[in-house]
Amino acid sequence: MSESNTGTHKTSPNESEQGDGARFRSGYIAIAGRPNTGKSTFLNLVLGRKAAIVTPKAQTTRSRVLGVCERAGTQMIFLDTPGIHEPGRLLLNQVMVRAAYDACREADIVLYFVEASSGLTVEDRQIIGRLGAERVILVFNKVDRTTTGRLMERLAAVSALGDGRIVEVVPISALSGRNVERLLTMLPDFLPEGPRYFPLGQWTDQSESFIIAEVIREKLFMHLRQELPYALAVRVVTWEPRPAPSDVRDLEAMIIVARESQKGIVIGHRGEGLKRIGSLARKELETMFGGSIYMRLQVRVEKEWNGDARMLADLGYVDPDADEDRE
Ligand SMILES: Nc1nc2c(ncn2[C@@H]2O[C@H](COP(=O)(O)OP(=O)(O)OP(=O)(O)O)[C@@H](O)[C@H]2O)c(=O)[nH]1
Ligand SMILES: [Mg+2]
Repeated sequence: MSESNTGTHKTSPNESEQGDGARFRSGYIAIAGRPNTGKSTFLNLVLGRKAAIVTPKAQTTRSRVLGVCERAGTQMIFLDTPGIHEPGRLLLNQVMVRAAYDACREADIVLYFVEASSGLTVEDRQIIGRLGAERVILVFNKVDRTTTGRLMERLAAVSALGDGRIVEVVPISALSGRNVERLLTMLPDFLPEGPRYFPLGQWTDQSESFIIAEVIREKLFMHLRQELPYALAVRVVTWEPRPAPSDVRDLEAMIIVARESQKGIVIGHRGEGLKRIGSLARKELETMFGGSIYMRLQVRVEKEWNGDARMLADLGYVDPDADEDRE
C-alpha cells in the first residue's frame, strides 16, 4: 500500500535554534467548537490544501485532523476536531465528542469557533468550561454573514463576561480569508519554545487511505439526504499503483451502511447514485494525487457499525494515541 505522505506521529527533535539566534517555537493549536461553525474550512485555508472534508451539514468531521503549518520560525500543529454536541447514546457520537475534548487537553491553545451572528451562547460557555484549557482564543467566524452592528454587540457581550480564559476575540471569515492572517500572526506568542516535531514537508499524520475515504464520504454527505450520511462510513480496501509505465492506480473502497434498507438508497436506481458519487470522488482524487484512478466502490451492510468499538477503531475514528483512562 502506498502511504508516502504519512510518516510517523511525532518525530524526534532536530532543531530548536534558528540562524538569527531566535529560539524555534512549536506547539499544538486545537480548533474546537459546535458543529458547522467552519473549523475544517479554517484548517484547509491555513494549510492551503484540503486536509479535512467540508460540507454544509453538521457533524461532518468525525476524528481529529492534524495539519502542520510552519512559518517565521514557528511550527504550528493544528488539530481540527469534530463539532462538540450532545452525543446521546450512539458510540460514534461519543467517540467524536471525546476526540474533540482530548485534542483540547493536548493543545497549548484552543481556538474556539462560534458563528459571528449568534456570538457566544450559554451552551458554548458550558463547553469552554469543560475543555480544561487555560487559554482560549474565541474566533467569531462567518463575519460575512452578519452586520457590523450585530458583530459589535456580540463582541461587547463577550467582554462583559470577563472570562479570564478567553485571551483574545478575533472575528474572521474562513471562507473569504478576512482577518485570518491577523489571527495567525498572534499564535506564535501562545506556543512554547520547542523542536520541529514534524519534518519540513510533512503536513499531516493522516494516511492516504484515510484521506481518500474521507473524500468519498464527503461526496456521500453532500448528495444523500436526511439521516443517511450519519449512518455510513467509508473504508479503503485497495490503493496501489500499477507497474510502470502506467500512471493508473487501483482504488477499491467499501461504503458501509448500518442497515439493509440503506444499501439500496446509496446504490440508487440502476446504480446511478453510486456512479455519481464515484465519479465526483474520482475526479477530485485524481487532481489530488495526479495520474488516473481506476475506482471500484461497493456497499456493504455492517449492522450497527456506529455502535461497535472495534469497527470505529478500524475506521480510524478512534485516535490510537488517545488515553483510555481520560474521560
Ligand atoms: N458564509 C460563510 N460560510 C462559511 C464560513 N466558514 C465556513 N463556512 C461554511 O460553513 C459550513 C460548515 O463548514 P465546516 O468547515 O465543515 O464546519 P465545521 O465546523 O468543520 O463542521 P463539523 O465538522 O460538522 O463540526 C460549510 O458550508 C462552509 O462552507 C465563512 O466564513 N462564511
Ligand atoms: Mg469539520
